[in-house]
Amino acid sequence: MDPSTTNVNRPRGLVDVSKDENGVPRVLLLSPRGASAIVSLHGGQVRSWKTESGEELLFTSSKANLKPPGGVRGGIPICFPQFGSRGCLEKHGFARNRIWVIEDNPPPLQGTDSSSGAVINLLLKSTDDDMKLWPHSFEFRLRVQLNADNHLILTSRVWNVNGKPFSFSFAYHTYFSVSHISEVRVEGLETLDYLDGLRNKERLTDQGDALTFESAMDRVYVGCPGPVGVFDHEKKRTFLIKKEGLPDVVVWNPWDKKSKAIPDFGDNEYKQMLAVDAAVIENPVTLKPGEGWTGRVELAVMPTLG
Ligand code: TA6
Repeated sequence: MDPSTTNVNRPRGLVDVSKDENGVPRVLLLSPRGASAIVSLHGGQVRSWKTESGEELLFTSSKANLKPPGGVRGGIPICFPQFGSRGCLEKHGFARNRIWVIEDNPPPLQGTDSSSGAVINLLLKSTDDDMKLWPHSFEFRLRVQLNADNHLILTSRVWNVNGKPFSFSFAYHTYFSVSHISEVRVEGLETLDYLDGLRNKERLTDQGDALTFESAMDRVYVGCPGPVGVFDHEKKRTFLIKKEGLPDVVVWNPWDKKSKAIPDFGDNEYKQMLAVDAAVIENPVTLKPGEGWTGRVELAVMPTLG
C-alpha cells in the first residue's frame, strides 16, 4: 500500500494512511460507530484509542519523544524479542523502535474476525543490524483491529523463518489513561504469584484483594488464567483485558520518585496512567525453525456497573 495518503472504504470501517510530523506513516482506524485508533509504523505502536465521543483511552506523556528511533512513552509499545533488560539487547527489545511496513495480503490468521470494523496488518522482519544484536531470522506480523463494538484487538504472530530455534519474551505494554491513580482498582490478579520488580524480582503471592495504588508498583503476575479488569471509580469506567497466548500480566506505575528519573515522563504524570500489559515473560516462547506463535489481546471499555 502506498503510505502517502490512502483511503480505503471498508464494508463497516475506514482505514486511512497519512504521515506524521516526522514523516512516518500512521494509520487511522475508524470503527463503524465512530470510535478511532491510530497506529504508527514507528514501532507498530498504537498511539491512540478513542471512544465514539472522542475521549482518549490511552495515556501518552507530554514529554514523549515521538522521533524515531527512540521508543515513544505512551499508547501500546510492542516489547519484543524481550521484555526487560537482559544480555546485549536493548531494554524491552528493538521492535518498538523499528519502522514496520503495511502488509496488504498477509497469510490468513485463524480465529480472527476480519469482517468487523477497521483492520490494518503490519510486518516487521529481522534486518542485518538486528541480527548483530539478536542472531535470529523472524517475521513478526501484527494485526490491529477496531471492531464494530469499538474493541481494540491486537494479534501478534511471530515466525521462526529459518536457522536454529530461538526464544523470546513479549508484552503489549499498554498505558491506560486514568482519572487519578488513587481512583483505580485492578481485579483478576488475586492470589496469583508475581515477580516484584521493586524487590529484585522476588517471587511473592498476591494477598487476594483487588489491587489499589498508594506507591510505586512494578510487578509481573505469572500464569493469569482469566480476564483482567481495570476499574476507574472517578470516571465510572472499566477496561476489560482479554488475552490468549499471553499468560503473564505486568502492572506498572512509577509513582513520584521514579517519575522524576524518567526523562520522557512528566513529574506528576504517574497520577494519570497505569500500565497493565498482557505478556509472556516468565516462561519465554521457544520456536523451532518453521514454527509460529500467536499472542492476542482484546481491550474493551465500558461503563462500570453499579
Ligand atoms: O514493568 C514495566 C517496566 O519494565 C518498568 O520497569 C518500567 O521501566 C517500564 O517498563 C517502562 O520501561 P521503558 O523502557 O519504556 O522506560
